Amino acid sequence: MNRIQKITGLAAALGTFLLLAGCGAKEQSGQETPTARQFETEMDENLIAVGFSQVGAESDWRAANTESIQSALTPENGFYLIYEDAQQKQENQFKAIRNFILQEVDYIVLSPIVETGWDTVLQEAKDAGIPVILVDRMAQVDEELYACWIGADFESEGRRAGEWLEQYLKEQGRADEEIHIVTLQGTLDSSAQLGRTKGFAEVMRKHDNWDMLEMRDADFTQAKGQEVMEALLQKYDDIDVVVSENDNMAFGAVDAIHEAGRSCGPDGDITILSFDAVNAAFDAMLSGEINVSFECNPLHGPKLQEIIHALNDGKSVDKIQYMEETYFDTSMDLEELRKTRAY
Ligand code: GYE
Repeated sequence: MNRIQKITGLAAALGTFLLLAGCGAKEQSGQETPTARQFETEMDENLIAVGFSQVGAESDWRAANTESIQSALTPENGFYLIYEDAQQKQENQFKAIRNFILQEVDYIVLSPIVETGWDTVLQEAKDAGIPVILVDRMAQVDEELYACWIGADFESEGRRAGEWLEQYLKEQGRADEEIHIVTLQGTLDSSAQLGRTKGFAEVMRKHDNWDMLEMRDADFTQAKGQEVMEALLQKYDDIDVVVSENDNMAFGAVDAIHEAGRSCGPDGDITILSFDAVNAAFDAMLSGEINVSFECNPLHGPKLQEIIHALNDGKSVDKIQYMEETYFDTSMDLEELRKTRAY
């Protein structure tokens, strides 16, 4: 069985199953079934087969990231993409990578949920001669085990958040006040959590009057953000600032704050700093619920497409590639700015 047969074998089996199950049959819907269309493209040996192991679907940022990669690695652009959602579990990513190796894909794209634990499986990919491209989060492994990494400078995002707070408190005449802070952390040991926590801590060290009451893991989800914020509000009655390591946890925190009868945002009594700057964060800023969101650009698709084509042509690529980023706060013309935003 050759490589494409192995890859298509699975999809064909799935297609048969769907047809037997009566799903998506041409005669019933009057439209061509996705499985039939897939089958045609699968037969094209010229396509570059890419296995993509995504972290999950935990946030708006993640949805935009998946969309960007899926819409770049299309058959029209020369790719056959196998997408696997790991549902926030590293074991699922291990399984996906091992399946990609068995399927003899040309490239593996991995967004590692956490930074550690990748040596063995990435060595297996290397031994199979399959280049691995890391996207979004980093893996702490020997450089030889991946072709390159694209993502954000999380540490500088965290530093920018600290500097923003410094400036904001100064403008409010609160620079010397005791400031009580809590942090909703993203998935522990993920690059976004490690970098944002570290960058913010660097600025914090310069301010003896900033007191970090507690940092708690809320796994980057809105539900966890709400749950953890509820607990923190019960434990502390003097929270001045919430640093939420992504927008979805901030949305959950806003709900918890309102439920507790407290207020937040520029006119409220709790200042909220967030990360990602997804569309819904613009809504939350425009409605005065959160103060600022530090952009993290999820649109990796076009760059990834370029990188794979370059590697495929035998060209070398930069090992580390950062995305450009800025931030948005309620002092800006957010209505105008959001018109330029794609996620
Ligand atoms: O900030 C968060 C997501 O790794 C940059 O993961 C990513 C983070 C992003 O769940 O919303």
